[in-house]
Amino acid sequence: MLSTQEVAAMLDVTETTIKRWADDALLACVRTAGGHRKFLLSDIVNFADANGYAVGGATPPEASGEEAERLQVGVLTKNYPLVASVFQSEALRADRRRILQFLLYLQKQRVPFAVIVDDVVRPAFVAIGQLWGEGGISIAEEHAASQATMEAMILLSAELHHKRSNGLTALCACPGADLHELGIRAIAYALECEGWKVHFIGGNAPADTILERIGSVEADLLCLSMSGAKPEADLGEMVRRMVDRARASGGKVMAGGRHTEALVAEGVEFDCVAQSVGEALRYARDAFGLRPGPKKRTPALKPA
Ligand code: B12
Repeated sequence: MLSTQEVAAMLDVTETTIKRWADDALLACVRTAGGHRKFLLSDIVNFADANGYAVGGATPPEASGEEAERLQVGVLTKNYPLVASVFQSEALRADRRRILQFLLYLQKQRVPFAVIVDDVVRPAFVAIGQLWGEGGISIAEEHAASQATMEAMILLSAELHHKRSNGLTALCACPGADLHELGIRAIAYALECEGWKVHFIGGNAPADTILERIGSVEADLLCLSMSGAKPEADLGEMVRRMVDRARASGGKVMAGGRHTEALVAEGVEFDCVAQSVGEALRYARDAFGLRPGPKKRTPALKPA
């Protein structure tokens, strides 16, 4: 059963409007013992269809009945912790085609890619990491879940809407022996959607290779992810050289991941430290003047 607040979010009207419709018997509802109004999802979908409201009634992927219902409610009410909990079960099934179907469903429901990664995939994997830490799942299960999700995300990236080229170039890498690649991959795909040309090096690349690539690509933005479990003792020095090399060709440097803070404390200076796709996109838009909408014109000089 849905609350007044959830139904209001689904139909994009105020809670007062929902209460009025319920009290005028325009929208079916039941009262709890405490007097609260509660609504059935099917009644809301029928009401929306009959009255011209869009609630995106697309069929959720082939989850079990109860999971499909939780997913649909979570998406329609923008309750992303709920969506993440359903995604966690799906990721643990480790079937890349089903995971892709799940992600495509979110995309069709107009959940932005940044929200899919930051508010669904990431919290699901934090929970999966905890389960693994407590011995609730095996290493093999954790590997299978992350591998299948990675593959599904690669397939999803081809389905995302890409803006026209903005003429800018980014280089994305995880320095050192870091295998945690999902985060930086998501940053790379999000930038591509914004029209960036992205060179993706990914995880576990030797520092010299990354340095050589920074020199040859001369990227406008270098994105570094420091998410490795046991960072090398010389990670700070390695990253400092990468930052210097990128700046030498006029590039900016954005960093993210678990160990960024430690590097900042060591004195490594980044142009931006961000911990989500959403923050990364905001920085990239602001720093490179990519905000949508008409730009202010400079007034023409009046003749003297
Ligand atoms: C999946 C996973 C793996 C996979 C990685 C697969 C892959 N190809 O990516 C595998 C199985 C390989 C793996 C291995 C290991 N892992 Co691991 N892993 C995870 C897990 C469960 C999920 C990580 C993930 O993909 N999350 C999903 C993505 C989308 O989120 P994210 O990485 O956090 O990225 C977001 C932000 O951090 C940020 N961000 C990240 N990078 C960047 C970069 C920029 C520029 C910006 C702007 C933002 C940004 O934005 C992203 C999107 O929101 C985490 C648990 C956790 N709490 O994170 C453990 C975890 C990170 N792993 C851990 C450990 C210990 C290991 C191993 C040592 C295990 C082992 N004994 O073998 C190895 C180390 C391997 C190595 N050399 O790096 C620990 C690390 C603990 C620590 N103190 O740092 C964690 C936290 C698990 C735990 N609970 O203990 N792991």
